[in-house]
Amino acid sequence: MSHLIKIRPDHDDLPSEITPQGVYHGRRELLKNVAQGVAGLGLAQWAQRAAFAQSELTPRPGKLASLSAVPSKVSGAQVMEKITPYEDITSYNNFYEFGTDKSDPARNAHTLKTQPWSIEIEGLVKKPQRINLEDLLKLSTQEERIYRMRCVEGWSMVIPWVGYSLSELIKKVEPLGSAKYVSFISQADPKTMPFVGSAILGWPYQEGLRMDEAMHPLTLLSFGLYGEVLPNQSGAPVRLVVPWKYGFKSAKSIVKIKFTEKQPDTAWNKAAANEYGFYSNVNPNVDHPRWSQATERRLGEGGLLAKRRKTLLFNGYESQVAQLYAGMDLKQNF
Ligand SMILES: Nc1nc2c(c(=O)[nH]1)N[C@H]1C(S)=C(S)[C@@H](COP(=O)(O)O)O[C@H]1N2
Ligand SMILES: [Mo]
Repeated sequence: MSHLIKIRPDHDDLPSEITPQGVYHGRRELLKNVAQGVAGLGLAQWAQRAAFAQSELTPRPGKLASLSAVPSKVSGAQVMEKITPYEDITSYNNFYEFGTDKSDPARNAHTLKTQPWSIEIEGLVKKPQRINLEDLLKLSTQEERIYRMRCVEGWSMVIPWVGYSLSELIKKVEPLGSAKYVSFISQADPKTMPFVGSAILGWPYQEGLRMDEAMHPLTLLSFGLYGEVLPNQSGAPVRLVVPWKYGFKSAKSIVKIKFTEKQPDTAWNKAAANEYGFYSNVNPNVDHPRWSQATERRLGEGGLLAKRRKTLLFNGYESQVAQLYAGMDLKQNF
């Protein structure tokens, strides 16, 4: 997103390509094979894999839970949405610490130092602690979760993430009853992140969720995508993925998680409160002040005559998350 840099969201028209699930059987078999016998991956191997993440297909550390395309309903029929190609997922990014152009993170993020890495957990928890990446990786079984993602700017992707529910980590640190919100604070190192300190945003990048949103099983702590460790531009070595909210809620390269009683500040809300609310649920009925949110274009699908896709309420996860907002006015709480 880039409210100060780019005034309009993208309006390229690309096709709504939909493919039946059968197309993915080949890939599922491939990944099953790759996934066998790789539980309990040590840090050394992980480091090795991180180093080769962009050039080599590496198995993810954990069992393959489910690999299928994202189901969607079009004209009443159940269809499967195509997984976005790896090249598109990793070359068209928002990661303002490395520049505001979509191609900047892929070009610049190689300077990010992802080892050693740890997350400081503080605030209203019984067990505040600093947890290093190795322990974090072992905390729970990693699974592949294919999620539809949508940026507030109007583009979307379908991404096979690797990770486990954030709730696993939250349970481990035992939040106090007074903890109502969780914030996620990204790394902000001007030595390795060239745009930290620039006037675009306040640093460090910060996002937040209400406790029940953070505990929702869909909310993923992610370490990889496409069966490989996260490439730096995607938020290595650990990021959040919240598929029913606009992309900016999914903080990258997290170094701190804080539990609070009051609703925390978020980077984009501080930068432009009228444009980016705290909830930021994907909602085609609530326009961004400067553009419509009714449709989106799916990255990786070319073609000039194609229609934009209709954006779905809660990004298509309505049946799983709508109850979190029962009784709330989602136009007021945008
Ligand atoms: N630290 C940090 N996290 C961030 C951002 C950022 O600039 N810095 N951009 C956000 C936005 S606007 C989006 S759309 C997603 C993009 O994630 P992706 O590059 O994996 O698609 O990351 C989010 N997380
Ligand atoms: Mo975004």
